[in-house]
Amino acid sequence: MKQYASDAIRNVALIGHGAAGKTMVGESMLRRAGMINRLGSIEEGTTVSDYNADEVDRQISIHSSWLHAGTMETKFNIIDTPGYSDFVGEVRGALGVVDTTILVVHGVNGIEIGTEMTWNFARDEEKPRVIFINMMDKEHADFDGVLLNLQDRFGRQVFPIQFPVNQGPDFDSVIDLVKMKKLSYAEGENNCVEEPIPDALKDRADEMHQELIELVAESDDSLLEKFFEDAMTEEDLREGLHKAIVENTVFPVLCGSAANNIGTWRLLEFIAKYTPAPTELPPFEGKLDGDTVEVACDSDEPAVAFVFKTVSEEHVGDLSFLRLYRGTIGHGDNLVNTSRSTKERLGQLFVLNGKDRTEVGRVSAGDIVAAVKLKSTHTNDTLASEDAEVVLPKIQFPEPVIRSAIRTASKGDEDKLSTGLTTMHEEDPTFRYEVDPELGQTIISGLGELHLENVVNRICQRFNIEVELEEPRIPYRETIRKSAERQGKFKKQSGGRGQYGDAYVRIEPMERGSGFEFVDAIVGGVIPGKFIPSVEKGIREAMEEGVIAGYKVVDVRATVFDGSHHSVDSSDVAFKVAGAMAFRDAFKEADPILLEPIYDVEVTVPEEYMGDVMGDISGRRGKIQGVDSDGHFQLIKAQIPLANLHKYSTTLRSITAGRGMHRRKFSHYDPVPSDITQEIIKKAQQEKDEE
Ligand SMILES: Nc1nc2c(ncn2[C@@H]2O[C@H](COP(=O)(O)OP(=O)(O)O)[C@@H](O)[C@H]2O)c(=O)[nH]1
Ligand SMILES: [Mg+2]
Repeated sequence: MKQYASDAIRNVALIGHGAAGKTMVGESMLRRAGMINRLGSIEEGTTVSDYNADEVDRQISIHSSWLHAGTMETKFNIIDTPGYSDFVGEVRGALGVVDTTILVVHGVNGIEIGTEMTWNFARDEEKPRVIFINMMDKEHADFDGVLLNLQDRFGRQVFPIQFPVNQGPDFDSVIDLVKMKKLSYAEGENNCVEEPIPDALKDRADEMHQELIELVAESDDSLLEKFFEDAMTEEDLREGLHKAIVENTVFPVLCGSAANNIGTWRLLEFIAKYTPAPTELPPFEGKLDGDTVEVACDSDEPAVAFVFKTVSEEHVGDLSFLRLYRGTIGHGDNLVNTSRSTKERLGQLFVLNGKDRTEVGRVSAGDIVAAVKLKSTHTNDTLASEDAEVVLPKIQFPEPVIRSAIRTASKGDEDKLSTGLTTMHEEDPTFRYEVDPELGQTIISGLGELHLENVVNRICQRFNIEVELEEPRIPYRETIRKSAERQGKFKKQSGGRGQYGDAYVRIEPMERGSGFEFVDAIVGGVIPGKFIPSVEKGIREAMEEGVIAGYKVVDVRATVFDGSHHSVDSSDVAFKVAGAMAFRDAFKEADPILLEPIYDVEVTVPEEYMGDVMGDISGRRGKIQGVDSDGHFQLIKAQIPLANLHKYSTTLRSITAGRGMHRRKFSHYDPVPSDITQEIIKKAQQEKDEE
């Protein structure tokens, strides 16, 4: 593929709810651009974008994939993203590096949770948004209804550039309100046929064209003047529309049927004409030696590139995906990884269509390219020319929401698992892992069960191991509800040098979250000062180990107030043991209880699922804190014990048919109900006996 100049490049991401047809829109764009000879199908697993085995199996997109098309003198870099919240990390990564988003909306269902979620991402990043209402061939396709729904939710700047002539099963043409033509799509053609608008639709088209002119005029003062003087030309409209889209004051709506290959030729043309080239955007901000610098899209300046994705796959090989913000790059260039201060030499560069790669020579500023995996460069790193070691800001990936414990099925595979975990985290920043010494488990976390399942399958395949997922243990805490005091006496005086330590300890409950306080109330040196730290140490160790069920003790004040010593046999060790004994005995008398972590949970669901979701929350010992309405969705705020949140995203998905989403955050510790406490103590006892 040839080198395209910066202003001939368009970087777009297909975003939206799962199953709205994003992958098919991408497929149809490739077909209309002449990049492929036949349209693949989701059901047969033959689309360019969803080529991974896991995607073919589930018939959904899991990874973002990059498609490219060179046509109309324009190079389109199209990133198809997954629509399920488990994989929003991929959406974030894509949004970080494209200049325009194409929000694909279902022509029957209208706004769904993923529509809203991804719109908000694009809005927060101030990315231009083109809306494509897909599925216009469906029996109940309702362009006007969905359009109203969108305008209602996202404002009247959402404006149709087209409307369908014959929505429903016969759908094949649209009226285009910029061209003021009827566009018909015949199978097999690359472009579409332009014809005059039929008389029956002329009035409606004229009226909407006029409204479009007004809307565009409103976004620019000089145009508005012309508009009032009746001097605004079609050329002014085109320029004004382009500017309004770049500046986010108009969100144009197009429509089509991707599965029937309808509407996407004009979509490509529209993107080429009206959405921004990388050169039109304000410069990015980076850091150079600690100072903020502007990185403008200019091929003549030193190179600055950003790694937004890393893949390591059987069919594709090991590749780093780069967006080049400035300069040009090519095979053999020496660069610096400015995020890690290491040197890198670029290997071959490729453009991809799903898994099919084609080698390219140099690429211009603004383009997207894949490089053969660099030796120490990961997602979110910046590569720059040695002349200007700029570092770009990292993409903010979402925080993990769910956890699971993982272990190898057979002993001896631990090293492979640990390499696997590291590799996956490097590829996917929303996947994390840690070895938790408190729980004695390796904990992995991610954005949903499907996400974790997917990562784990990939580890198993790539590193040829078997693993087991377990419920992560809950980090319960032990504490007390009243005061108690006990003596701890450790005495061993048979043969050789003896041991003697004797301490009286009083414990009292403290406020939740206050931790531990040690008070030395010894008077008259009944315990010599040098042994006091040993008493404290013994108590601290006993607290770490737990008393009733093996969990850490918190929120206790311990006062050592009496004791005795022996001039020869007393020692640090003896006082440590005495302190621990006194503490443990007192603890058992002080009305001990268990505390459990409580999480703040926010669930977003369409109204109709509210009842089921709230019922389920109560069943999880959750407490509803409030309900807000957020557009077409309800935002339920609740507090739920962590012990009852395992696999919550799966449950939520099944209750809401995939239309619910949740977030969670640790809130505080609360007492565990007594029946459950008894079970936990019993289980801890059993585990101890088994050891
Ligand atoms: N009838 C019809 N089906 C479509 C259309 N676009 C996509 N589909 C089907 O809708 C399902 C979801 O499409 P897909 O492209 O995977 O959606 P994505 O999750 O947004 O990428 C698949 O079964 C497609 O074949 C369309 O325009 N019309
Ligand atoms: Mg898809």
